[in-house]
Amino acid sequence: VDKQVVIPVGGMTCASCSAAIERALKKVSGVKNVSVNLATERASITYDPDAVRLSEIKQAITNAGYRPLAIE
Ligand code: 9UX
Repeated sequence: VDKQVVIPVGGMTCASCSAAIERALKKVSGVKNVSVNLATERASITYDPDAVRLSEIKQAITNAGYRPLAIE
């Protein structure tokens, strides 16, 4: 069963930032769908928890140069 999570992301300034995060996360195996909202500074992610851990998703955001923040 897929899970959905909304992760606040810091460090996004322009639309290319949000596009870069979407691109990076879509490359992660187990991530099914990604939508990053620049205005609200949140990434909505659907993923298969049997294939990828949330910590790996957050690491991919960090590796792309942005800051995943605590989930509310
Ligand atoms: Mo826009 Mo974001 O010029 O890292 S791509 S600020």
